[in-house]
Amino acid sequence: MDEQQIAILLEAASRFPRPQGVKLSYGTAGFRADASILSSTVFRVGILAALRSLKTQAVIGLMITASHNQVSDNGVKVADPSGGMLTQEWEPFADSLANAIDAEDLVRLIIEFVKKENIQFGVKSAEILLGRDTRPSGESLLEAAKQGINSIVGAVATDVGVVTTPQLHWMVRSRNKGMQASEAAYFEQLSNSFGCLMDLKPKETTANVMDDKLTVDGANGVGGEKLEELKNFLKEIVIDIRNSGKKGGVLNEGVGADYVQKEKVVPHGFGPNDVGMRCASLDGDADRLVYFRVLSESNKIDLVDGDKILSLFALFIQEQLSILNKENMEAKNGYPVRLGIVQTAYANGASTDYLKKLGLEVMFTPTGVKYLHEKAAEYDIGIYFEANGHGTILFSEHFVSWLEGKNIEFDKTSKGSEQQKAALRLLAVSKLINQAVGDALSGLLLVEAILRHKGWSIQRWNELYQDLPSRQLKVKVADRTAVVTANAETVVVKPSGLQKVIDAETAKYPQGRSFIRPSGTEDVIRVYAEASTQEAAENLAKSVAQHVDQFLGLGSN
Ligand code: 16G
Ligand code: MG
Repeated sequence: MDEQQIAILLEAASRFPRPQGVKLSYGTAGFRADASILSSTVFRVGILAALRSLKTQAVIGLMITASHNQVSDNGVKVADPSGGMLTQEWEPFADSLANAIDAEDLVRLIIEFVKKENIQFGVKSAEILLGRDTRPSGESLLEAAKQGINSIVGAVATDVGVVTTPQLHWMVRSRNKGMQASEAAYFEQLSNSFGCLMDLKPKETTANVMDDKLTVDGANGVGGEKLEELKNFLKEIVIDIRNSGKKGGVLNEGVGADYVQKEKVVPHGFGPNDVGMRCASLDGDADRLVYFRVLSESNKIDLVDGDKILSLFALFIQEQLSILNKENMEAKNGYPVRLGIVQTAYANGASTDYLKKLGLEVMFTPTGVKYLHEKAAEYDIGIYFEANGHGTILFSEHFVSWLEGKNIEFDKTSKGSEQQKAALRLLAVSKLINQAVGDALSGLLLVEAILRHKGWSIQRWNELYQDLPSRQLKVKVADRTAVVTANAETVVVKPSGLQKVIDAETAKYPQGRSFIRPSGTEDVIRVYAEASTQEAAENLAKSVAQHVDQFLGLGSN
């Protein structure tokens, strides 16, 4: 780094002083806090994104969003060249940048890091795609990010405007693959591959037994807005969008996937007129999706969560693979496709049982998309979902090119055969479902395509298995880092002795299961319990929470 670069950084950084007494951590989903204290953090993440672009010599993404948090919060996260999350190796650098005391401290850290990583200036230019959700604070924070980027010589910020988080990740991935990365290209890819799946529907289910209409809760955020646009590209599907943010509703307030999944009640704008209808809910930045059905009594719903979306996807993919492989295997030129399912400890035990009964390989990772994504990428087809509705299906490049080759072969040998249709369906899924990150809009279209393929109602889908009753609680503790877990968060290693009492409590309940983990986004320990009845799940959660409190609670302090 030359003198001129250092001078530019010092000058720019002095315009973004860090607020006193706030300590931020990059966490599972970037930095998040009240928007009023975030400009220096976003400015600094702008610098980080520019350095990451110089290091990787590829396009990087920077997204300004706080997802399902209240509207006064905001946040920032970085997308790597693949379109996935920022590499975990750079997270400590992100933390130290965000917490640097002043401009001098910040520049010192940058100089050290640039040297350590051997980042070259002036060889190639850096480019960063900037996106934001609909939060009112987004515009000024975007400006702070631009100034951070512009303080690295040769770095260019490209503002892609208001987008969903998955759209931005998709654009970064597409740019780095040399493909069209515009919003129009995104809508086209989604609608074309959806159309392809519709064309390949089996004849016998075309006389639909399901309700054509889908009603979507847009969380008063960016997802509702984008779905309105995407709708224009879609035939064969009627979507009624509520809480699109246009009629003055507040982002995430009594609406959205997080609210619906946690509270298990109807979002605002839904009521008795919607009983029995197929409904879906997106979160504030449209990277989570859950479905639900309004029940006749009060405001209760039947929740169809991420685990059930995962199960529907797994079932469909497995069916297509078995059609495709039937003759291939017999002809001894089949492809031993490795299909893997990835869940977290929050997955309902009934979903795991169901998937295992299908003969599928189910793996577990700690909570947080980056862990699930990494694991799923080890397979030819890796399907991952968190119960909260974040997930996607990853196809290996090798498998996609094998499928493409197969399709050309079928053209010559057995055009229009069932095998060819299965190959084409899998290819369409690989284009429809976002390969960079979980995407509520592409997930929603895949659910809709599969339901139409099978001629299933939401009720039929929900009956794949019955969820075990569960309960989640949180316990405020003095220091959440005192809890250390292992085996994908299913075992408490520290404080010692705590796992033993959890085991003893769990053993009292038929089908009992319970685990605890420190939250990555709040200062609490989360408790999860499931058992054969709701009452048992509540009691188990309560007694485990009491033990956590005894071991680590705030007590009389
Ligand atoms: C973040 C994670 C989400 C996880 C949640 C857990 C990403 C993009 N998001 O929102 O995957 O389920 O944190 O929150 O990784 P918790 O640690 O507070 O329970
Ligand atoms: Mg989100």
